[in-house]
Amino acid sequence: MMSADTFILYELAAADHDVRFSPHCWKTRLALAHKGLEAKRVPWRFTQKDAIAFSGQGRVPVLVHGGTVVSDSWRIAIYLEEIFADRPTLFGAPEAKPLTRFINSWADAALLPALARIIVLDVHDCLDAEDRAYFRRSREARFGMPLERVVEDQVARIAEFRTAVLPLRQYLDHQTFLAGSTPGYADYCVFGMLMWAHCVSKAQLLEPDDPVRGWQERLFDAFDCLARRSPIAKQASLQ
Ligand SMILES: N[C@@H](CCC(=O)N[C@@H](CS)C(=O)NCC(=O)O)C(=O)O
Repeated sequence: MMSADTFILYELAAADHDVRFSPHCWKTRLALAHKGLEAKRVPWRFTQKDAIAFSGQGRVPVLVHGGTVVSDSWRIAIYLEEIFADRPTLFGAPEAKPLTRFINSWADAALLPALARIIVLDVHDCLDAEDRAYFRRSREARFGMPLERVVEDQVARIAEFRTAVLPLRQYLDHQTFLAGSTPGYADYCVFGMLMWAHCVSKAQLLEPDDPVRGWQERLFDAFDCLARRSPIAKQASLQ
């Protein structure tokens, strides 16, 4: 592992600072692990825009590597692949990069909204008071309704999510990882979404025999159980 002070990663944190639940930050965390790199992980809250103003925008992840600042999880993945080309590749062959970008877009555009309609209130509940107010205001404006109404019909929302992951289910029925026999950035793009839910919510997103679950377990185990060992919000623990 490279020394911890070489990289600084700003990550979204819950009221409990140890709970880092952002799907995009998870993509970056796994990309760093894939490259065998370690970062000093700085907890960040939605309302701490000033703390990342140096990056020229207001979202995390933000990675600082020496004098270089990179924001946006996709741009960070490209940066790590270029700068650490001699380390395990995130994409496989160069021509797999655009396909991985499609997977990233699919995860962001199809999975993230489907999950948000299940867990948005759980996300709200794990935040500290100041972030809660910001989150409720900004997300209720986005959904055009109270958060409680967004998640009202959990059964229907979970059924919709299960339909949304059909392409994954079909593919993973005969494939170990999205990227092939070993995990790659395509896997982290999708797994990051599931980590988001795992960290904040009790919702049972997948049937016990869903092949997506087997794949999720393999990724929980990756990098010395990095994801499995990661703290989750109290409200997310199953009794
Ligand atoms: N396309 C960006 C999205 C980053 C993003 O939306 N991050 C969220 C946390 S998951 C954020 O910082 N939101 C700030 C806000 O909503 O004010 C990426 O892939 O990194």
